[in-house]
Amino acid sequence: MKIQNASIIICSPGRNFVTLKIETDEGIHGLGDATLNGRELAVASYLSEHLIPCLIGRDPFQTEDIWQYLYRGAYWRRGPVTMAAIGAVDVALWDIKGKALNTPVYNLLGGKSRKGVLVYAHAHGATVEEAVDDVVRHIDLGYLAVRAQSGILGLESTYGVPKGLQSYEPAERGLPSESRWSSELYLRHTPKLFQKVREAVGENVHLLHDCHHRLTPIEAARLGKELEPFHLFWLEDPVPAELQDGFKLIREQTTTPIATGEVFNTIWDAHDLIQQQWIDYIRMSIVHGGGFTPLKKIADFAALYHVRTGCHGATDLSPVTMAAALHFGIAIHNFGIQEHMPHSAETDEVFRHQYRYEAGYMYPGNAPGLGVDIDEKLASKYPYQRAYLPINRKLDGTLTDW
Ligand code: CS2
Ligand code: MG
Repeated sequence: MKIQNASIIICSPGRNFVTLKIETDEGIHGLGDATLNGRELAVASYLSEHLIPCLIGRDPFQTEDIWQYLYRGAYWRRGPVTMAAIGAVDVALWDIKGKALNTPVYNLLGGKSRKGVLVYAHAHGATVEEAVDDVVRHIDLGYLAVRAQSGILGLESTYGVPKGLQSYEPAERGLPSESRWSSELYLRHTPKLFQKVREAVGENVHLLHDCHHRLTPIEAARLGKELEPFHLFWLEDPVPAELQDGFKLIREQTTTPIATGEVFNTIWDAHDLIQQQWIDYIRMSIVHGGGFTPLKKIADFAALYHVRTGCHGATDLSPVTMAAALHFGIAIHNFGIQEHMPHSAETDEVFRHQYRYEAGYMYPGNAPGLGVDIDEKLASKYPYQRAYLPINRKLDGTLTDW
């Protein structure tokens, strides 16, 4: 079997997606997600200008050699654009491999290790009361794990809470919007949120929270300690992760479990965090982490240090990545939890998939390969429109992390 052609489908059914389609000389094709929220065309260009020419004529079964060729052969290594492009190629090749062998990808990763993939939902509200109600609503939908985010008195907007009634989609068309932030207001507010949530739902549901990279290590240590009575499943992205040692200080101060990694793209972003056990969950996604080939190795490395997976699964990762995450999550031993932000109806129409949600778990389905495909004709009805993630500033105007 040889790779005969590769094409890139850029569409926007509710939000922008970049999809790589690799076709073989035996009529089998595979899909890879190449979406990088706010930088979509950079990845599309990296694929079309630099990777696709090197793929034609190769044996799609050679996933390891092709991955090494694309990673080491570029000379310039790592980074979100490069690794999303390599990840799209890798996932498409595993899709082809599964189809050619007439088996779901999870069987190529060790087979099923569990009946289903535990997922967590996103609950939010402009106020604590609304957030509590939304947590309850998701529990009523059967979720066993729910992330809670709420608006903060004194701040016009905050991460994770949509403006108005629409679902939360942080990327906005046009130039970046600007928001204002106060860590002090957030630190005073968040323990009160989880006090109310726990009072409403009790102990039998996993609660999660995303700081979204906005604190300093000592602030995150303070928050972790104050959240201990509420037994969070995890506190996510407490601080920006360029300084891996910053997590050491947090770890020394609190038993609240820590998760990070959705912005990581190689093991080197997380090596010390894992080896020093400064985190409990690694959030790298298959699209941004470079594909199944590296993610399996990273999961095995993490398993040595009691670190479990908690793959990123926001709506800006396409259904191709959700499918890949579920094949990965049902197979690997040190699976922790999978994020589940349901895509829009238009997205699900364009990306027809076998995976499904039921009573707190998701299931990848048993179709050969990933069990997802793209309706290119329908996709063409949703043209790309440039969109940006917001910019965040402190109350005094200092630019800070969004
Ligand atoms: C968030 C993401 O899902 C999460 O945990 O951190 O929604 C993140 O904000 C987006 O993926 C950014 O594109
Ligand atoms: Mg996050």
